[in-house]
Amino acid sequence: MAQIKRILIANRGEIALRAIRTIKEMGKEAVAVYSTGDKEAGYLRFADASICIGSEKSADSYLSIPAIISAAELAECDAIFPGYGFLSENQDFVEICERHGIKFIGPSVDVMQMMSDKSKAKQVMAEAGVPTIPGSEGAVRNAQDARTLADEMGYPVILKAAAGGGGRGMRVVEAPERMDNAFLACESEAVGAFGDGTLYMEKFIEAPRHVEVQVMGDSHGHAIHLGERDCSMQRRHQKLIEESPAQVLDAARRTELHEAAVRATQHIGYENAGTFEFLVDKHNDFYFMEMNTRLQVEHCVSEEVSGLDIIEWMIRVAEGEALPKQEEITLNGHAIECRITAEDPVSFLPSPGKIVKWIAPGGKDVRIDTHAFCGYTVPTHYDSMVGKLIVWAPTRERAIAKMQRALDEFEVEGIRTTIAFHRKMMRNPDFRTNNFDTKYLEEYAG
Ligand code: MV4
Repeated sequence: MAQIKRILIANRGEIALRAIRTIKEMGKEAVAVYSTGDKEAGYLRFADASICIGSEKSADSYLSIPAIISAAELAECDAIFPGYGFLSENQDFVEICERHGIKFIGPSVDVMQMMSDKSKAKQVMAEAGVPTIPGSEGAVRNAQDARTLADEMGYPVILKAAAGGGGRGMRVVEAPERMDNAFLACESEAVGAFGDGTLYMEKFIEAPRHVEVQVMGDSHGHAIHLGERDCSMQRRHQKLIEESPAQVLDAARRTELHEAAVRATQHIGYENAGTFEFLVDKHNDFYFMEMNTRLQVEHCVSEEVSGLDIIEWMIRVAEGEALPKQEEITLNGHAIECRITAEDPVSFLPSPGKIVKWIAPGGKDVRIDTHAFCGYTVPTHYDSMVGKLIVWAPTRERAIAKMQRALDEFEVEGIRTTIAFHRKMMRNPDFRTNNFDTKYLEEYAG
């Protein structure tokens, strides 16, 4: 693939601005698209061109393949940057881009398809020598088979939709007499949500940590990792705080994890940026859970510890360039990201509206990725994230102190935000001593 000249950004919000910045720094042109609901987005004026692609309903704009392809053709873009969410993991979209001679800045349709079937993905990872959670080999056909297997494995077990992911379409089964109901409920939920009722089963791991590895592969068959992220501070499968490195892991275990992820990347011939998600149990054993074949919201903490611009490398890889060698990458210090959403900091109910005061923090190693500003109205139609506050420091303790200081400077009025939640969390003894798991916020009363 030749040099990319002009890139259409098939996304909105902070990630659209994040992409525009890198594209411009690389001397390339950025074409933004927007829905009528986003016409007052400030970042549109930083793009070389911006095109309205439809109504505020995502299905008519950011999820409309014809609208986005037409915009790319109209603006004569040679590549599309998908970001996260929307069409970023849509296999039809990738195929249509290629058919129109537009480079999709991401992995191939084949690996995307392989990883979208979570049961298949697990089998492929086991082949690559990556630890997987004990359970069914592939799909379980019916409740009887599930029951027989679970009786052998011991309870609790978890049923998961093969077409699910990110916490959708799962059922924990505590005892044999619950299997029939759980299986049928999970299956019909999966049919309803994904049009595919295929289920697989695993031993249920109680109170795990969520640790994921950022990987990149290039078109020369070379794969690297940019360290891992601990994303255990979640609520209803929404991540709130992410950090790198994951301090639950000792040096030896961390090396094993990185090596497993790179082996997996190489094994599937993965090109571009991706993430392997793992569960870490009480013994600090890690197990592959699923792969995300896109850039993630929390990529910034990996950028801060590695010094690499991941979007820059996504574009370079798409141009056929070789990635740096693993030995050339050093992971330094500790980075933390707090997701700032337009939500009530206690109930987490959405709080869209007009921002009438926005004083953002600054200082050394404080980064804010946001499209928000004073006077901006947070629309109701989209994700409630208004920005991410990221800090870097030599140690976790100092990163927490820096985050606390930065959050204390942050003043937003007109909408409610989760800033107050994060302020509290930075002072929380369990957070400070790293004593929490993915269940923490379900039991935490504030
Ligand atoms: C699990 C699990 C325990 N045991 N699988 C949730 C997201 C989806 N990717 C898989 N998830 C889980 N799978 C086994 N065998 C617990 C979860 C889980 C979870 C995982 C990561 C972060 C937060 C979570 C919250 C609830 C459940």
